[in-house]
Amino acid sequence: MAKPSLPKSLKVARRGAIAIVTLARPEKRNALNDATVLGLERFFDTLSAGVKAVVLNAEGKHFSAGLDLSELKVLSTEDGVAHSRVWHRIFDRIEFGRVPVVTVMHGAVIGGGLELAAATHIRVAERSAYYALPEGSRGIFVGGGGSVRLPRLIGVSRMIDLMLTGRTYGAEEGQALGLSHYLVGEGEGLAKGIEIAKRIAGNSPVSNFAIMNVLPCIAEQDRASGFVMESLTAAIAQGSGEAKNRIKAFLEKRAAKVERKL
Ligand code: 1HE
Repeated sequence: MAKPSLPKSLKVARRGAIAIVTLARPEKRNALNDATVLGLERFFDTLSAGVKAVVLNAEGKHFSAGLDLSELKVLSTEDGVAHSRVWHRIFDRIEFGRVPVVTVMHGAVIGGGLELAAATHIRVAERSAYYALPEGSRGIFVGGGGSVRLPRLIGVSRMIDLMLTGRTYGAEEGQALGLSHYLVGEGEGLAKGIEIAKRIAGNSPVSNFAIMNVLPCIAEQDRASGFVMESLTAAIAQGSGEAKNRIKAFLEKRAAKVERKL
């Protein structure tokens, strides 16, 4: 497939089965303008079949200052709804897409930047990372799916606190609350993100699909529907050729054990 034309604010690199997409507008602290968000959609829509996992990271001192406020000031109310719906479409495309996405965060992870990170599957934070939702003080509201995704991560009460008071959470607080899954030293995030992405890329695609797309649906269903959907998904996964080969490999002592390495 031909390389998609992406805006200057995005850079792409490939490492085997991993694609790395980098927010590259550090002079504006990676503020998310329309070109960048639409570029992310194009990037995910045109991923080649050989890509099994994506790492999202950012250049400069900050992951993202959130929505590009210079673009917002010209929007009418109707435009505002349409704009927010575009973010919803694109972030949903990432969350329920074909490949898992590992985000590496550092510095400011603010507003729409946090909404973007929350739409991805694994989050690695460097120690400089800090989180904020300053929408209250800017006279706006989250519009990139934050009010749907973030309460599921940290609870509605904490999100109310973030939005009403403009407080920040540091990297360690974010780790304790579930905003990140991994906390690493400064400058170590990308290597960790790639290591995790490689591990994910080695899974069966059927299992990865079920984990990304089915598990979140089950978690929001009533128990009875959840159990039925789980049993169907389990049966489909274990009936796949990948499962048969992988289980055979384990039983023949050709596959890795699950050991805790300290
Ligand atoms: C921006 C933006 C932006 C920086 N939109 N241009 N987000 C916010 O309320 C966060 C606003 N930004 C900041 O608080 C600070 O910029 C930072 C703490 C992230 C970084 O500070 P610093 O001192 O390193 O950089 P700076 O000098 O403030 O900014 C550098 C340039 O980036 C400057 O432009 P310049 O032309 O004067 O060089 C800034 O104007 C520009 N810049 N952040 C536009 N956000 C889907 S709804 C989601 C709703 C939200 O995301 S609300 C959160 C908005």
